[in-house]
Amino acid sequence: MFKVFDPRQLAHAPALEMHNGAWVDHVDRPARAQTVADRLAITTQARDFGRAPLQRVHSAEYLDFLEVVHRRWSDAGRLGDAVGYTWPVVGRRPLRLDRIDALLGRFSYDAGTPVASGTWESAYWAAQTALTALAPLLDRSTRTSFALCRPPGHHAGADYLGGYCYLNNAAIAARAASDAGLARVAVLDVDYHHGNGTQDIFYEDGEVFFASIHGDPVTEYPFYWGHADERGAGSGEGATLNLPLPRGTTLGPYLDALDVALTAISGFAPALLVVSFGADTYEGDPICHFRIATDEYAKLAERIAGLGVPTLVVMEGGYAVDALADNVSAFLSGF
Ligand code: OKP
Ligand code: ZN
Repeated sequence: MFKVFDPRQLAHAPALEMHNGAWVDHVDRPARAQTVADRLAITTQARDFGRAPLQRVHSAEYLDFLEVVHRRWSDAGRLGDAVGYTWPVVGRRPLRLDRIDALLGRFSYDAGTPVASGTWESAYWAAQTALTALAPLLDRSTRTSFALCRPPGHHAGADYLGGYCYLNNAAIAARAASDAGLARVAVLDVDYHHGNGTQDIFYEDGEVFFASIHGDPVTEYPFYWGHADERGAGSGEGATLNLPLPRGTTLGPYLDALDVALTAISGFAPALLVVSFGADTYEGDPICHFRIATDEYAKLAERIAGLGVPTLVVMEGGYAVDALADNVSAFLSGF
């Protein structure tokens, strides 16, 4: 298996996030990526594919915003990380406001995703990590590749950040693969949280199939997406599949849902599978509520590998830092 990690992803170190009405220590600590990189002894760093593949997924004005927002926040005399506190109600007219707070509201959707001094650097290299891991799949020199990305990406949409995510690493890789000529690409999202950004990006796109297994958004973040009746639209109608599961879900029912997702993906006959992998389905995760045990991750991966499709695994969440390296290496061992 080809594996990529880039240490520039450690520059992102947000201090606090809003959680249940209080500012608490942010759970996306740099140590999350470091512990996995150490365990897997990854030595391949990211190549720089530039901004063009990012712009195939994200709007230019969003990328411009993300690149400068922390500097502008500091220039405005603010201390610490940039974070919004006012969000436009969906459907407000597109005013071209330039006030830093207005921009933060316009390009984000929650208060859990501050922009810190190192955020742009890390998000940029996370996207390049995904693209670097994709390359040997495109030239067929590997069948399986792992991108150790941080910050995660699957909550980031074309023009918004949220859910600890800034650039959608999995979507950028999936789009780059279809741009490279692969007719059909599937994204399977097995993070605990629904991948709303990825879903939004490909919602009306019939060339990219999106399937997600996640905590039911009736009770789980991100609430407004991931319900079973969201099935895509336009030429993407039927190319989105949502399989929400209740809190407390254990391996058996999880595998049943995985089989439903894999059957649908198999019917789509993709040339490439991108797996958005979060180890936050782990029974010991501090912010999530499924009950997958460490050794069970290999079983999940074996089922996915059974598709027989070249696969790019992209790291998303997983917040039990002490168990994260075990969980990720158990998952990768299943391939
Ligand atoms: C990112 B990924 C509110 C906390 C909101 C956001 C979770 C983002 C998870 N109490 N938490 O999907 O692992
Ligand atoms: Zn998650």
